[in-house]
Amino acid sequence: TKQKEPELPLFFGWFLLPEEEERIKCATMDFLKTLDTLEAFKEHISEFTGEVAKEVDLEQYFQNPLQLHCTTKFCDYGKAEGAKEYAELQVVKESLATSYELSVTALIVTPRTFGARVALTETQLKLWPEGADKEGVAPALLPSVEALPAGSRAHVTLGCSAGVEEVQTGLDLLEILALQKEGKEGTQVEMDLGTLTYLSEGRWFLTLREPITADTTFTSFSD
Ligand code: ACK
Repeated sequence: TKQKEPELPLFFGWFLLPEEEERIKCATMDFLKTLDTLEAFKEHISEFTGEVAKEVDLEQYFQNPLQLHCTTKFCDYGKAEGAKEYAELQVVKESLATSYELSVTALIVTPRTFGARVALTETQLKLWPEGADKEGVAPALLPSVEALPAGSRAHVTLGCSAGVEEVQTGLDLLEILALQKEGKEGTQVEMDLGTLTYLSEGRWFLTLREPITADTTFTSFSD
C-alpha cells in the first residue's frame, strides 16, 4: 500500500490562549476608541472615509478576525513555496504544542488594517522562516524590507476593513517600519499607552510605553 503524504496545514503560528485574547482585544479596542476622538486623527479622517469632516467609528470600521495569532509560515495546504520544508524542520516539529510568551511592542492602524507588532526573541526567531519578511512584498518596497531585521513582519492581525485580507497587516507594518527608518514621521501625540506617530496616507503607529505580553501556543491551523 502507498504511504499517504502527511497533510500540510493552512499555516503555522503562535495562537493566543482564550483568556489572553480577551485581554488583548479589550486593551486594543480601548485604544481605537480613543484614537478616533483625537484631533490629530480627525485631521486625516478623509484617508479613512474618503470624505472630509465625516466621523468614523474605528471599532465598527475594523472587523475582528476569528482567532488571534502570529503567523510564522503560511503553507496554504502545501501550495505555498517552502511549506513542506518548513513543516519538516526539527525545530518546528519539536515546538508544536509548546508555550511561548509573545511581546507586543507597538500597534498599527491604517485604512486597511489594525494590528499589533510582535518583537520576537532569539528562540522565537528560530521558528521564523527565512525570507518570510519579504514574501509578497511589492518590488518597490523590497530594498527597504531587506534592510530591516529578520522578523520585522511578525504581527497579530486585530482587524481588517471591509474587503481586506489579513495578509495585508504584515505588509502595512513593513511599509510603516520602512518609512520610520527613512525618518518620515509626521505628527506625534502622547497617549496613555505610548507615543502615537502619523506616517502619511492614513498610517498610524503607536509605540507602547510598556510592551503587552501574551501567552500563546505554537501550533498549526487548518480550516
Ligand atoms: O494576519 P495574518 O498573518 O495574515 O494571518 C493570516 C493567516 O495567514 C491565515 O490566512 C496569513 N497569510 C495569508 N496569506 C499569506 C501570505 N501569502 N503570506 C504570508 N501570510 C499570509 C494571514
